[in-house]
Amino acid sequence: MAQGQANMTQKIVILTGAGISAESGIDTFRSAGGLWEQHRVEDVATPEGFARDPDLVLGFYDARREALAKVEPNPAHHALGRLEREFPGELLLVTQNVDDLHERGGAEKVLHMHGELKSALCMACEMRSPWDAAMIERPPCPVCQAPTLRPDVVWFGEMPYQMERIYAALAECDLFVSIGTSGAVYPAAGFVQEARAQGAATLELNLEPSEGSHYFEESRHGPAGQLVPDWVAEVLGS
Ligand code: BJW
Repeated sequence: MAQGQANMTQKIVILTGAGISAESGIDTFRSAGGLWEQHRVEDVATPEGFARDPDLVLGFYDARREALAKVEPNPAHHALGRLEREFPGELLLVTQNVDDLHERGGAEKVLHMHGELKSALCMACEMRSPWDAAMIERPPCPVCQAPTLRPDVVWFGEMPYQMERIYAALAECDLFVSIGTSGAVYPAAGFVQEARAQGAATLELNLEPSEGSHYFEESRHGPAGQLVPDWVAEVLGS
């Protein structure tokens, strides 16, 4: 994206994926050695897998929630926190990630479309509650007291959060930026085509070309910890 074009941008939608947290030490899903090589997707990321073996699924998410305490946001998270504070136009930061590294990197208005590790969803009363403990022992729901909590994450076959708001922002944005996502999972993988159809410029920042690279007008390849701070400096003109 040319410097002049960056300065004219008024409305930006950013989509992030597991790649932005990789340099913080959180495993991605589809890379060699990633989460889907360690676990079968059908077992740990579907409602059917949870119904079959809840202990396996609760243990999987308990371990990932616990691991969050040992990692820190990296320069890419901090750069997006800076962008949120300093960009004079409208910014919607949508993440597929369930970690809290964007928030800890200074971004306050993050839309977690696939839910959050630090949130619990009650299957009885359907309330979402902030949550920072293990679920394996079936603690009671803070709202209705039923022992029916599950991780507040979006599994395959479930509807991601706040889709209406995301599509409304995509329809209005003049720049869509995708960071650290493989483009393998819908509906997020379709956002680039949605934004392009509305006339937005599109930019991919990823370690390597993703499955959907050819949909982007511009792709930059390398680690998010370098690419994102550079791009943010461009947008902010510094
Ligand atoms: C770096 C880097 C560095 C590394 N710097 N980069 C057939 C066709 C189309 C769709 C479907 C279909 N059959 C079924 C579907 C729908 C299904 C789907 O997409 N399936 C596909 C497998 C085909 N989708 C769903 O079911 C979704 N719901 C749905 O569609 O509802 C209906 C609906 C209809 C219409 C509108 C709206 C809704 C739900 C999907 C839920 C996904 N859930 C998970 C688990 C969440 C909880 C958890 O974390 O455990 O979400 S799966 C997993 O994948 C997780 C992620 O958010 C998601 C995306 O992964 P991500 O972030 O892209 O990670 P990776 O590992 O794939 O990629 C990392 C990238 O980073 C790589 O490119 C690296 O190169 C790069 N990278 N290091 C920069 N340092």
